[in-house]
Amino acid sequence: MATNRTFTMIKPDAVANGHIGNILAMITNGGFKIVSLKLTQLTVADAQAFYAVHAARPFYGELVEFMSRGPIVAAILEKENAVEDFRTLIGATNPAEAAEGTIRKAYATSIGENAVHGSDSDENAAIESAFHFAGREQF
Ligand code: IDP
Repeated sequence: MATNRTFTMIKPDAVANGHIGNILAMITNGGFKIVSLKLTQLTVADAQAFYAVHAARPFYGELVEFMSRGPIVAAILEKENAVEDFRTLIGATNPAEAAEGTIRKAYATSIGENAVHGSDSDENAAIESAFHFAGREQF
């Protein structure tokens, strides 16, 4: 079933580099409504759990270290066709391949430190939203 919500994180690189405001502006200018929002930090165990699907990948340790090293912004976004449209707005995983006008083209520095996360399916959007936000925090 298609939903109208997706989940995002502004990753530690983009928070540390001062891009929270500009990235939120790109998100809202892209037609997304912010329905949940917080500044938080993942523990190592949180990052391991969030990215458990990548546990067998060679970059997993690097990814967990990166994602837990500093604050992130977590958010739930609402828009028609949210998951697919948000993946378009963030651009390719590797910023060298990201299209002009995408968040990763503007703010990602490498394939690992790529500024933002976007859920890749409706099912994962729901799982990832519940990972970060209690029901009463989802407006
Ligand atoms: P996505 O975030 O565009 O969906 P995935 O393939 O699901 O990309 O990978 C999850 C995250 O893992 C990426 O956003 C990136 O931070 C990291 N990652 C992916 N591939 C590499 C790599 O080759 N080296 C280091 N980190 C990587």
